[in-house]
Amino acid sequence: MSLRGKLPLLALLLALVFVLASVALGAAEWNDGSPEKRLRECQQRGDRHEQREEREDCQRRCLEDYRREKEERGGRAEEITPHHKGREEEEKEHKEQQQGKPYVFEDQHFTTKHRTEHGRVRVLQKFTERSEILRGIENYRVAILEADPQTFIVPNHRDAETIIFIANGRGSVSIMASHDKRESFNLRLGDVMRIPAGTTVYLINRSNNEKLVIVKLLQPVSTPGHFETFFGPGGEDPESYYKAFSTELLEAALNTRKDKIQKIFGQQRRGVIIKASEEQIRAMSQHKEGGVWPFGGESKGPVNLFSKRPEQANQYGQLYEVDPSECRELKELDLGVGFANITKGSMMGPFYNSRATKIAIVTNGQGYFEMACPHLSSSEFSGGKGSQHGGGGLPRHKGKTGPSYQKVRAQLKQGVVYVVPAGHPIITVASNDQNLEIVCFDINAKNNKKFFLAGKTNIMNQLEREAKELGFGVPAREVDEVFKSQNEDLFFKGPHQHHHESRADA
Ligand SMILES: *[C@@H]1O[C@H](CO)[C@@H](O)[C@H](O)[C@H]1NC(C)=O
Ligand SMILES: CC(=O)N[C@H]1CO[C@H](CO)[C@@H](O)[C@@H]1O
Ligand SMILES: [Cu+2]
Repeated sequence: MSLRGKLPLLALLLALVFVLASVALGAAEWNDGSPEKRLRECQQRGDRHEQREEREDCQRRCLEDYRREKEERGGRAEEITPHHKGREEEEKEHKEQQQGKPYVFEDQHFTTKHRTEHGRVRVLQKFTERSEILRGIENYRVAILEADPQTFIVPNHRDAETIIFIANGRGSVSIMASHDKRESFNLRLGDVMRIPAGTTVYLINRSNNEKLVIVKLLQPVSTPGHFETFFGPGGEDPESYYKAFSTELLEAALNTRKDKIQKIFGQQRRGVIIKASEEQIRAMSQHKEGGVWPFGGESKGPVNLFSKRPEQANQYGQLYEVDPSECRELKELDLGVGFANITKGSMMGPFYNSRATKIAIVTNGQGYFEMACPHLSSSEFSGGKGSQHGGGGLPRHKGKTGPSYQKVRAQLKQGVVYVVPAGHPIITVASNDQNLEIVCFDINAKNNKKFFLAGKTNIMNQLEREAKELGFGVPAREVDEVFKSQNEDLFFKGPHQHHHESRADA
């Protein structure tokens, strides 16, 4: 049999192994697998008409990944060409990429900052690189660390405040809290922890089979919107900052001979994320677990979002939150952290945040969101293009005097990052086959309030009768009929499936 003939069989086998392995590990994987595997998975996607665009988009991205990663590893990517695309198709694709702009970020908006065979750290582009609309969060950056089981992340410090959220797996973090104190904590799913700027920290994974995934929000303290990582231990790769100094200065400072100094800074070439032995991992894993609710106290360790009663919960979803009033570490940074678990087939919102701008990262599942944005249709930001909204909404009236709202809509899947500015109403919908799980960092969280626009406690119900009649121009009874029909809050049964919605459920 030719190689070509064997490929489908091989692919099938690999797919089977993959499925079995996933079941065995019981673990959701995070963008896992080699570029080859991802490419194969793309190519195997079904042939249903409505999935075609998605599949092609996926294939194209996987191909790019494949080529890039192959080159990074020093290999040559074999030529794999997707089927030839017509001009129309390409234009359509381009339009799709613009979907959700400037609020939505996908794989291609990340840069891989560190990579070894055992993991990688990816950093999202600066928000203002995308659009001036995001100027308010210019000084925040998002990074995602993924490390294989049994790995060690070399000690480093950063010129940025960092909040970490454990999205998958189990880790252990050690921080040099001061010159005479090292604190170590075990980390598990749902833990939130602050790593103060300039603090030297190292990490290990301590799960047997799961990838460690850490989502980070960074707030640079030196150059706005820009941070650097400094490695002390290291050598060739990562390069140690000691190596920037002249040998005679180090000889004098360390009171040690040159050859010894050169030896210790000449060995490490394995990169930032490296394999450790089982004994090494075990020795570094004997730490206390993070704090449980109620938080506070003097501990600088992690707090676990899930150890607290959810802020909102019903059969359609749960929202867990830690706000600045509950945690000193977050208060100092004026940040909140939340986690929404939207049940499959359900939705969250509409609601808006009074002061906080949300940076959300999808950690699991699929779905989509819609958000009302007045900026995109205002001449200040769009060069006077005027409103241009997608169909399917409520009918609109020409010649109005107020703002016009653009519907920002985008598909969500694991790894997508999106920004919800303060005051912007949003609805998030989970697909019909998986819960949609989202971690959120709230900037300006102090005194932030969530205002519900539907549900039992929605703010329209608080309007006076006259205000309802004047505001809507219909009898108050009709307004009440609309706003008093929903008995849940925040999480609701999702929309009936029809036409374009069906893609989110594919
Ligand atoms: C989300 O909810 C589902 C049940 O609806 C649960 O199985 C899952 O563990 C939850 N996710 C997290 C991260 O808690
Ligand atoms: C994957 C992995 O997790 N590797 C190690 C992580 O730490 C635990 C222990 O503590 C080890 O048993 C794992 O082998
Ligand atoms: Cu806007």
